[in-house]
Amino acid sequence: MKSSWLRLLPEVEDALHQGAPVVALESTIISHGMPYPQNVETAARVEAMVRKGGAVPATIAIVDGVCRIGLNDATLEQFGKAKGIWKVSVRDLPFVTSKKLWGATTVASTMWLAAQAGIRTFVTGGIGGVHRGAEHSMDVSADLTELGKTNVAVVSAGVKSILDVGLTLEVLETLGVPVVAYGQDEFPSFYSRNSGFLAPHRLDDPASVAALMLDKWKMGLQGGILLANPIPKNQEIPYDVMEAHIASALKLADEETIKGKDITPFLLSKLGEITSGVSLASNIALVLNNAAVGAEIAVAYSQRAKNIV
Ligand code: PSU
Ligand code: MN
Repeated sequence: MKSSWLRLLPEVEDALHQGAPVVALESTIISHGMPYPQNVETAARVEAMVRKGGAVPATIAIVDGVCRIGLNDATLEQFGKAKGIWKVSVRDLPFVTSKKLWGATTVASTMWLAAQAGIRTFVTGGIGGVHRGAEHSMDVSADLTELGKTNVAVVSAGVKSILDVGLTLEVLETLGVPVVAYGQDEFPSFYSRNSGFLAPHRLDDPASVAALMLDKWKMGLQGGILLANPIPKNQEIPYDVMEAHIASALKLADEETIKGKDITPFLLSKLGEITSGVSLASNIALVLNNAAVGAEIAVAYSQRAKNIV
């Protein structure tokens, strides 16, 4: 694809031409979601996991104002190390491109860019959603808006309980987004396998998820799909334990009047400090687990999509 603002890594472009499986990956999790050097190590391990599953990884980010679909290892390293990289949601895209800046893409902007490139499967850790206290702050992540309109399946470990899980599920329903728990009935909450909320749908294998994706888009139902893949049992942090830590982190955010796009990175880093790194280890484990499942789904989807034509 030749375009001044969008550039695909040749390996990704070739795979897409052949209808081979490709998995999109976001970059905010690298620049704002985890500390260096674990962020860069994790990004490389996630890409390796996707390859092991038979798909081509495409980490999405903005380099010198160009939206890149697929990054090489040296650029990944720069993203993990550099300070002051923009956290780019959809609203920020034209600002960052026109100013030729570097930007890390959130779930929302990664979804949109993945769709422009023709990628239908995207792996992340957790999505943004309705923040606690949103009735006053109106802080509702653009990730939800994008899920309502862009045709990409997002593999996540659910939404973290730094958010209001119940309200997030309500908004997803309003937006017409299928929310599917993978292999269990309950909607998981990122660090924990439970959340206290049942997921509206449950599927147990990649072929079923691929079938749902194909049907949704074949029918002309625009928008994404949220797959909530629970963290592996041996890495989970019990819900009640995490709730107490989240309450402390939220209190600190309030005291330091952290607002808007800075809230999620602030809470993630505070939780890392409060749990002495245990939350970070869980975060890494769940992203790797999502990468394994995401690759299987991309493979199943590309096989089915090819059979149809
Ligand atoms: N959840 C995580 N780690 C992250 C994020 C979410 O566990 O790094 C990032 C994602 O990129 C997500 C963004 O799209 O935070 C949501 O930010 P906001 O709440 O400002 O919309
Ligand atoms: Mn927000």
